[in-house]
Amino acid sequence: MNTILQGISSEVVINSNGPVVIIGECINPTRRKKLVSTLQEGSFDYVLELAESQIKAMADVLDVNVGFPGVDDVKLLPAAVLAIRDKFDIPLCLDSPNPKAIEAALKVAGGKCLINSVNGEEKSMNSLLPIAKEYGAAIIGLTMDDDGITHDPEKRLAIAEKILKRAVKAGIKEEDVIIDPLAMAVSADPMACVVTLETIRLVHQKLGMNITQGASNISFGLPDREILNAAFMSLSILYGLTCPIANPEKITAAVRATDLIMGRDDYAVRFLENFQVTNR
Ligand code: THG
Repeated sequence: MNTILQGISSEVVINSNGPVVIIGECINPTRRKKLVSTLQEGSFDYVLELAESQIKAMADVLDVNVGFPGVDDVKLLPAAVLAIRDKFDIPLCLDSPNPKAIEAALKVAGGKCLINSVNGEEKSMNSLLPIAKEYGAAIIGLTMDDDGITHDPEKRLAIAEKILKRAVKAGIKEEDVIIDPLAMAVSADPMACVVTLETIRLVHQKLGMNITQGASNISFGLPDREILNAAFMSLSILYGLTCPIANPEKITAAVRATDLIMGRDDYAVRFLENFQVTNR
């Protein structure tokens, strides 16, 4: 299955059998004080710096999240999108819990964006699926619903199926739904990663859909996060992860290595390309 995202004239194809597409996570104020302070000053210079460094590190898509306490993201998200659009031709993943901010950003973004995110709650599906249809966007469906987060992979699969069914009913194409199996901190729950991996395996095998996840979530609260994230990334890709949201400066090498090992990188072209870029 192919999910196609578009910038202004660029196009990224996410195939459910790989190779892996990287959604750069760094435009996100979580733990980035400088991003909050520059945005508060009305400057997008740092946003653009983060966009450029992630593109250099092989990001294929950029996640854009400008949410922090007290912000009006109905104004700020579209403004950030316009600033990025002005300089870079890359598909965007619009990351906000506020459907009004998502819609405002879709109005100005052009291309074909990814909405981050819809979940299985009635309120979420009812508000966001019509917006995705209207603007021709793809969606990320988080495998949680009105009953909260389940630790049963079969139940997460059932939520993925529910979101897919409802999206298709709303007029969205099947291939424009990407599933997030929910990656959570393994420091808080020893089985967290196992549950996520099994969910990935089920969604890949039974539904053949594209799969994303916030790949650095799992290492919150632990030291040596990079090695944990890389190990989890490889296993997730083996099971069917195709478009992680991650820091490309830290994860591209592991992603390209895994694709090569899985026979998806003839003559190691993409592995070597990244090696050359990072060792320049
Ligand atoms: N699923 C979906 N969307 C998501 C997430 C998900 N969006 C947000 C988040 N999770 C993924 N994005 C981030 C962004 C930053 C960090 C983690 C996840 C992060 N930042 C560093 C830190 O906390 O130490 C700071 C910056 C750095 O060193 O790179 O970890 O799960 N659909």
